[in-house]
Order: sequence, then structure tokens, then C-alpha cells
Amino acid sequence: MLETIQSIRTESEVFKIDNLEDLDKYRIRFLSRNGLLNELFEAFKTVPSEQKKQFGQVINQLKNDLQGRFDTLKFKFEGQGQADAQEALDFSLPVVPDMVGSRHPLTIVRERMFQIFERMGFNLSEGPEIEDDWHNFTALNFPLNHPAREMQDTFFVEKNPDVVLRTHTSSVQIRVMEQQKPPIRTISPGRVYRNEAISARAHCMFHQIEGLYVDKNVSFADLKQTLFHFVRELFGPEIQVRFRPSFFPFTEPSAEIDISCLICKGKGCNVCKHSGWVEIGGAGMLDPDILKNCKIDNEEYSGFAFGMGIERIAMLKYQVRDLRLYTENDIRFLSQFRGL
Ligand code: 2U9
Repeated sequence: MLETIQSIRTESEVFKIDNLEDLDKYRIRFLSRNGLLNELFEAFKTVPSEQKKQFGQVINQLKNDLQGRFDTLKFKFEGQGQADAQEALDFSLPVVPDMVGSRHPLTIVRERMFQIFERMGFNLSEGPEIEDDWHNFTALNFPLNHPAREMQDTFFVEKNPDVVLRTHTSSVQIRVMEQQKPPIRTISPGRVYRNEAISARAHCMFHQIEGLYVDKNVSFADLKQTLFHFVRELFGPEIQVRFRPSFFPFTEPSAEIDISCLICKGKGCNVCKHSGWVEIGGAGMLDPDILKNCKIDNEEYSGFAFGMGIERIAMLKYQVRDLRLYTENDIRFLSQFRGL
């Protein structure tokens, strides 16, 4: 038995261990359940009892030595792995600038627009992009034969005439008026859909921001002052604003809102078609029938509403010449808005 013990010790001492893989082979060969040490303990059972003490001490010594070498090397190799990993990080290397992302220009403009109205006391309201006829058309006074209700202007969902992709975010504000009592001051930004061919100046999906104010004694002067303030905050104090009479089914009186051309400062250029003015949206006093549709007393309350296209505002603010740039994800376009 002593010979066996000695031969195992010799073999273990010459066993080359350079890494964790070798160490595992060592463990399997000597320390595992089927390893040489266990074989030795099995043989030890047959040793006559008067020799047990002598052999037992030698075997235990071997076991401790084998296990000791294993533990020492395990600690060394695992610790070494961590040290290697640490050495791989060289904190003195110069920093390679990472590509920093940028926010989308429509996000930047939408948030800025909302921030200006928020400071005037408006809150945010959002609603579904798939709408029913009532919230998108009927409650807003669109007559049954209005062209916007036609297939070529509106996307209908699954040929069901009662389910449309909303054509404006006014539908959200109908929902607000149905659920809340005045005073209401709310801003509804979001995607809208119209059945248009895609070009530099039109898209079948774009973003609107609409505003609604309902309270006692709301006047056209309130509407003008709100939009004057908004435009000056967004484009700067030099900007001029004008209201042109217009017509919408949901407002009376109605107006289109123009600002002095940002490119030529009102002198006349290609962008403003030499008029000195560019249109940014529409507005008007809420038709009393709309308040009635939402069960709001139109004798006691009046209101104003306005709407703008976010793409259009961003085009004017950042001189974007083609609507398609907003949806093409071209990094050369998007990276120009880094840091804004
Ligand atoms: C309710 C009632 C009426 C919102 C308004 C406009 C005038 C308008 C256009 C601007 C450019 C649409 O994106 S665009 O093509 N909008 O001219 N929008 S008044 O009127 C409302 C809103 C909500 C309940």
C-alpha cells in the first residue's frame, strides 16, 4: 500500500498545472469521486486494523497535500483572471468620441411648442389614432357630404365607415370636452393620417398640435394674444403675425395664421413665394354647436381652438425643404439636431 501511496504522490508532484483547464484534469485524476485518492480510501478499508493507524496518517497527509495544491492553484488562476481583466482596461488611453444620438427634430419642436403653451396654463391630452366617425367628424360639425369624409381623403379601417385613422387631433379634444367640465385649456399633439400621395410637401401621415380653450367669456382677443405670444416665444420677438379670414366647419369666425417669412424677414423670397408671409396654421372661435355636442352649456361658455402642423413649424424653424426627410432616418439629416 505504501508503494501505491508513494506512486500517487510522485505522479501528483510531476503533474503539470499551468492553467484552470490543467487544474480540472488534476482534480479529476486525483480528487474526484473516481479519482486515485478515493481508490486509495477504498483499498484502505481492507487494511488490517492494526495497520490502519499507520496507513491512515500517510493517506490523510497525501490527501491534504493534494487538496492544498489544488486550492492554492485555484486561488492563483482565478485571481489571475481578474487581474488580467483589470490590466486590459487602460484608463490612460485617449477617449475615442462615441456617436452621440440626437432627438428627432419633430420631437424637439413638439416639446418646445407644448412647453410654451404649458406656461400659459394648458395641459396635455392624448387619445386614440383609430377613431370613430363621431369623434373625428360628426361632433366637429362635418356635414355628411363633406369631402374629408370621402375615401380619397380619409383612411377607413377594414371598410367599416365608422372606423377611421384620425384626420386631426381635434377628436382628442372632443373626448376631453365629453369628460371634463370647463374651464378647459388643453393641447393635443399627435399623428394624423390623410390619404395623400407622398411628396416633398405632403405626406399621408403627419403630426399636428391642436389647442382648445373653453371658459366663460373667452374672446377672439384671447385667441389672438395666445397665438401672438406663442409665435414670439418660438420664433423670436422680431416676428410679425397676421390673421386671414378663413372657413372651417368647427370654428366661426375662423382664420388662417401667417408669420413674417423667417428667410427674407418679410421682404419676399422663394420660400414665401415673394409674399413676405408664410402660413403656420388655423384657428377660430369654437362653433357653439360643438359645445352642445359635448353637453357643455353654450350660453354660459365659449371657446377658441387652433391647429398647426408640427412638420411645417419644424420646416420653418430649421429650414427643412422636404417632408420626406422626417421619415427617412438618414443619419446625415438627424445628426444636425444633435444637442438641441
Ligand atoms: C375642437 C374644435 C375645433 C382646431 C383648428 C385649424 C383651425 C386648422 C390645420 C392647420 C394645419 C390643420 O395640420 S393642418 O393641416 N388646422 O387650420 N385647426 S381650428 O379646431 C378645433 C379643435 C378642437 C374640439
